[in-house]
Amino acid sequence: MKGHDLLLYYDPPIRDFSLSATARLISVKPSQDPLSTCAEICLKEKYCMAFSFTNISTNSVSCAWMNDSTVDLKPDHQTITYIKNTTSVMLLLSSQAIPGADYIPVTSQTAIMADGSAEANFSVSILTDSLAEMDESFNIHILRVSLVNMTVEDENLPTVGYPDFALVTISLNGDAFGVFILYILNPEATQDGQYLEVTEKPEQTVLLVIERTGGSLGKVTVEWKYVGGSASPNLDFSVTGEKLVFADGDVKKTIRFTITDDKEAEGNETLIISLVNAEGGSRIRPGSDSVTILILANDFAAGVVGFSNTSRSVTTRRGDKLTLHVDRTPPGIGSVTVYWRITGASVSLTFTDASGQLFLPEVN
Ligand SMILES: [Ca+2]
Ligand SMILES: [Ca+2]
Ligand SMILES: [Ca+2]
Repeated sequence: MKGHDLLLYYDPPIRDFSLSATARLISVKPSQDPLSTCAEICLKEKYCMAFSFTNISTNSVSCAWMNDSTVDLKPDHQTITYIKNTTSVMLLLSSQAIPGADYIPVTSQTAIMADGSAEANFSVSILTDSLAEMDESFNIHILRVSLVNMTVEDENLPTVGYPDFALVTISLNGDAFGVFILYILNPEATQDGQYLEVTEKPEQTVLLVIERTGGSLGKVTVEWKYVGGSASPNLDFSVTGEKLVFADGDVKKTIRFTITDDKEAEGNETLIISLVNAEGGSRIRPGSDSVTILILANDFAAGVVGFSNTSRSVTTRRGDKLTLHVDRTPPGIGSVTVYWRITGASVSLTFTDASGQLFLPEVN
């Protein structure tokens, strides 16, 4: 079965009862699995304690939620009411790190500061678990400080100053609704799949993966888009972006786009694609949210070198010094050396230099 059974986070349903009139209506379409949509909305809403689901006919459903923990019910034969199971929801969305599961609890630890030293370190091990959780935190307190192997007057004893505690937040422990990352699907991609060099050629495509790590609870959305670089959208490549919908349980989507094989001579050009705007309780992992694709210089980017029109056929006299012009087509990436040689009858008798080379610097 795809997705989660969201009703697992509720107590067994109470049939033929609905919440009191103060409950807030949730707008839901009969076409979108209304019961699990209502369960999901209530789960995402921190203050929702219970929801009622009314199925009047196949074309008409409604649900409503309320934030009162002392749920007040009234008889209603078309309605089922679900009350949130606080324990299972707490476990899912717990903001409290659990000793033993998230970190190895240390009740006390001693650090020695050497004579004259102003620093000491404590270490606590953070465990990895597979549960989908929100950010979690715990505190570390300095309990006591004492002098080792020495006696001094009371007023000179070391004392604990403030702040005497540190707050540690475990943030990359997976989120219930998902943490998005973006990478390039190509064995030649480097930097953990965040950088790829491609050539401009027919049918050149790039495959990107948008992965939902951590939890995959509920329906969430994330947007990807072209955010910058020297390549031109719609001219050099075919994409600009879109908003993706991840259904409950969806963990991965791929996007494919084409590098346009234009005939223009171009230097290296880049395009950067990033994830933006995660919604529905999900978030984007900083540092894993963007990829850079470099389209290598193409279509004779270093230039095509040849004689200028005026130098293709020249008449001169014996004794003259002749200048011939050489052209290079744009964009003229890099400096180039041009080798030349004179061919024909009696070359060695007619010319002092029958061959040579010419240096053309990079065109700016
Ligand atoms: Ca271009
Ligand atoms: Ca191009
Ligand atoms: Ca080109």
